[in-house]
Amino acid sequence: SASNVFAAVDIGASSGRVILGRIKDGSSATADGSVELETVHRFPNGVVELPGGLRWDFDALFAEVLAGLTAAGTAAKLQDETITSIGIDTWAVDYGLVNAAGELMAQPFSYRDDRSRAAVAPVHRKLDPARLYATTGLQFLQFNTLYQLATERDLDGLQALLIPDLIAFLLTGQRRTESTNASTTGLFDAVAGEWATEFLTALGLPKKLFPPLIEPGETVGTLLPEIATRVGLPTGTKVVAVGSHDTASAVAAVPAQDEDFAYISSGTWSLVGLELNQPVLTEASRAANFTNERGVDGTIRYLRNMGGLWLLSECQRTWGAEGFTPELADLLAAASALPPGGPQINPDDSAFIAPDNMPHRIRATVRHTGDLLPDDPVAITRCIMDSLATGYARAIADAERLADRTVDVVHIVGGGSQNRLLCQLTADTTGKKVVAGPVEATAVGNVLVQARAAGHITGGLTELRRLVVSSHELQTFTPQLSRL
Ligand code: LFR
Repeated sequence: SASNVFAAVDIGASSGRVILGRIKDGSSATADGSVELETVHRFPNGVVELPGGLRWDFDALFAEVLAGLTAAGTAAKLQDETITSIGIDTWAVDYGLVNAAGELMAQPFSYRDDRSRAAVAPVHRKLDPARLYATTGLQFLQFNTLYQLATERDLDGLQALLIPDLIAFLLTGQRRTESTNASTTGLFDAVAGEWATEFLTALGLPKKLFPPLIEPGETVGTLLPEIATRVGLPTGTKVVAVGSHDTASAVAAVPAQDEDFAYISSGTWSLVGLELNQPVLTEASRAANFTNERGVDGTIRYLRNMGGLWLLSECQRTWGAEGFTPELADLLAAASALPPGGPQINPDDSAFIAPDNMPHRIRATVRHTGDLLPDDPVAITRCIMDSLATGYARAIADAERLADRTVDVVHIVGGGSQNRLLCQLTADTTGKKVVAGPVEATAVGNVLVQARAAGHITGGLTELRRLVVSSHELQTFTPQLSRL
């Protein structure tokens, strides 16, 4: 039976999925190989208000992962296939605390919980933000792991496992920290590619708080016997580290074939930037709020973490509770018909991090800046799209300046790549060609890194990306001068 089949567990802030990825002819340099995805399980996700704050219902998520792996095994068996390995990616920054016996102490906090805000000043008294940036290159966000950890009372004897690492641990019994996600903790040295242990010490955190690092492509372990039995997969089935930070996997699957591209991973958040070989750790870069996250193959994801489609999905949730439930497509079509030049917001305003009553909070910040926004879902939708497109253009121009590069194409991947209004507005605001797709870049990147680890593909990111180009229909948007 063929062994070119891989399971990708891909969980975002609003939904998760387990996908089977099949690689065809990946190793041949001449033939056009392909990567095909089959979604075998989908489930919702979201923050939950629990005693003590906003958390993730991790127990429920892990049950969905097991259900998804069971479905993956069944789907593979139907085709007489064996799953070679499993890869896991989720959002970044958040962690679960596990004791020596391997028990999860509590459901992990969500980065949307406000508790870490008060920890920022005390952390910065111990570690100057300029010094933090010079080593980690990480954009300041109040929910970066180091601020969250500063709110913990007693970490003695505990380990912090980032969410994908926590899932991998429960599947294999092996504790590792995957490096692309480690780079979002604020405790990782962007140049050395190692833990910045001096920062752990300075913050009074245990030296072994995080398990040892592992690189994408390395094997975490094999399924624990009881897990294998439960999901109906062979005990030898491997869990392989991928770009476990969802953005790292998404960027690995950007269908670019030359160097001169910018990317936007557009989903709950918008991650806008460039792929570099070296971090940019200058004060100008810090002032511009650019981050140097680690990518697959030791690349640097030089990007600005901006607000994203969370702004719209939260509005839809509020409108839904008020009995107004338009289809997204209808809302966007009506918003497209509105004239340009309407009011805008700053999508990065920290006022938008928390859930609930988003339309009200959007209208309130617009009023601060002097413009009036009608109390109308279509106008609010248009305002969000204009604001995102303006922010995308600014981030790309800033990245070009700070990294001394020029790009001629902007790739949009993720959910936003299906939003034609957003893609067109981005072409208009940047004045550059926009190539949209694939929508499921994160899962594709997850599968490609596994397939390379198994020897089904050889080469670097350019070779992996060639398979994305040959397997996906991409949409191109060109700037329309009349809209400017
Ligand atoms: C996107 C993402 C971003 C990260 C945010 C919070 O899903 O992973 O890269 O900043 O979620 O973890």
